[in-house]
Amino acid sequence: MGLRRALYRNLVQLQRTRLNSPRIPPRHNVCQQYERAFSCTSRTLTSIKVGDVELTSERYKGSVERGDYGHLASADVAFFRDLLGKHRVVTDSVEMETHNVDWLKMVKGASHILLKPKTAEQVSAILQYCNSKKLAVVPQGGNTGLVGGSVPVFDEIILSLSSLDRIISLDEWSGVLVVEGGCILETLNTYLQQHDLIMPLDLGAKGSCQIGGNVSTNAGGLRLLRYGSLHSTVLGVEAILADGTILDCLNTNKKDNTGYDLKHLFIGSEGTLGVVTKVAIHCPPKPNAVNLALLGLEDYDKVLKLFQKCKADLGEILSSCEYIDSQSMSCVTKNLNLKCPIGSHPFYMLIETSGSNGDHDGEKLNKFLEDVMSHGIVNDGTVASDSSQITEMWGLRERIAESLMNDGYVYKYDLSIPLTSFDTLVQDMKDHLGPNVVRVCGYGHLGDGNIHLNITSEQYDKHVVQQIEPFVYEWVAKHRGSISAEHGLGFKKKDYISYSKPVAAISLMRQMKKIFDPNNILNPYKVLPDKNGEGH
Ligand code: FAD
Ligand code: 2HG
Ligand code: ZN
Repeated sequence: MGLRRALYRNLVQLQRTRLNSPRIPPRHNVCQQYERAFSCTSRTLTSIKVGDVELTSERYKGSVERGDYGHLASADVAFFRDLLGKHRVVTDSVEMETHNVDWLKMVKGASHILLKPKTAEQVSAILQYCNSKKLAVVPQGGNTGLVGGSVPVFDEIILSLSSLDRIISLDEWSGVLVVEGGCILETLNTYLQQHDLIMPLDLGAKGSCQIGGNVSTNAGGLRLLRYGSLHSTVLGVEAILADGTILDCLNTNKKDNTGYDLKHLFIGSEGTLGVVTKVAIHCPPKPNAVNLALLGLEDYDKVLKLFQKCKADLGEILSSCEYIDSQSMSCVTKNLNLKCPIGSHPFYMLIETSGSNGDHDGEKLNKFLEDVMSHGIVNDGTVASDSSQITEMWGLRERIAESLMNDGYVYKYDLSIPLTSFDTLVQDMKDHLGPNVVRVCGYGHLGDGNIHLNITSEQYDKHVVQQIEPFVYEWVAKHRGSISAEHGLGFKKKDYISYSKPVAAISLMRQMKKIFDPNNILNPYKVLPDKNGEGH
């Protein structure tokens, strides 16, 4: 008891303490942690201006051609104004600009119109009309996607889901939440906390991304280790098909084996099979106790040992296990002027526990930390002691994506590869590229076998792309990994699908697309390669 009190005093005095001696991890209320607000699109990125972004149709000239679609006419605009009211039909080029460009400022379309329906029936009427006129449409949620899926490639109509933002129902007994597709993830989480529940997913873009966008990309994020993917937590969806059909698969039962489970087709199909207007999702209870440790490690072997050990020792209270290499850490600290609370190390791990009993979890984490220190796996680290420290510490991980953009141009690779290969891939890529780039770094969801390999250069350089690709895809295919673990294929990765999927699977996908969207009006140029793209 004496030791415990002394340690708490130290924590108060020092704000944060190094783990160079065994200590009892501090405890705090989980709701404080999940109240951290980070709206990724509210941050302005200094390096690239929207106007400077090259049009996708120019940058990728030769590899993508406009389909045989109708061109927007004044009669179409009049139809949409009549349907939605004039304030929900945006044609002003300044307002359109941010919707034509993605968050990364890498792809840019030239749409002339943005529609903001308020109801599923309006979405249905829009699609029915567009289908009859063969007008192409791109569904857009929070526009935080990282593969160029959420913006037009040419002049597709942008269908914003932002106004479908109603919370429809919450069954507090079962934890099933039913909401409209445009609800912002963080808003839902804040709402649920008032009912002692949380969303089963969490990601750095939470302040801007929408649940419909999350479902359509099958977003992974920081809690997947604990709560599984959206294929397990989403119970039902309402989706509008390309011809305007309202498909009500809004099941709210945990079990439902009546025929083919069609909702799964909308999870991860990136707006190419239907527009998600409602989602039913199973939400876990809000944990009573959360701890977050940031640990420094000297070699990759120790990273693997630490992961094994935290799975074994922390078991059911382990809720997140994230990996940061030294280049990623120096990027987020230097480019965003953040402070890392521990010394410099080749590798870092963020380990979060969430549970129902603070004493139990604190003791468990404390024992685990003592153990990994006495085995020489870890010799430096800190445990956050209050909500602001926790927010800051998560910021070191969540804001890496943002910090990379300050280097100039970012080449992103979101890969599933064997755990043993995370650092080998980064080193191989470094050797392969030599001094032609600013940075090669790796970070991500170690607990899920998902690394984010990022390479930066001062500006977009086609020669750098040619050096990276197909090298990286061949590397991943050789290890039977996935060339897109959680971000999807969108526009930027579609031509590489065959590195992760066989010809027969791609052919079935094409047939499915034909059934759902025979005129190919829904998010064309995305997910599936254009012509004979099965081989590479
Ligand atoms: P958008 O970007 O608007 O759209 C993404 C795709 O879904 C597009 O193809 C679009 O056409 C389609 N779409 C959107 N809404 C609908 C709808 N209602 N119906 C049909 N199709 C629709 N992703 C992860 O998986 N894990 C992470 O940890 C993660 N962290 C991120 C951190 C940052 C800082 C940023 C910027 C992004 C991150 N992402 C992450 C990527 C992105 O946030 C997710 O893909 C998110 O799910 C996209 O949601 P959105 O509402 O912004 O969708
Ligand atoms: C994350 O986990 C996101 O932070 C972004 O998925 C990954 O920037 C990336 O490559
Ligand atoms: Zn991620």
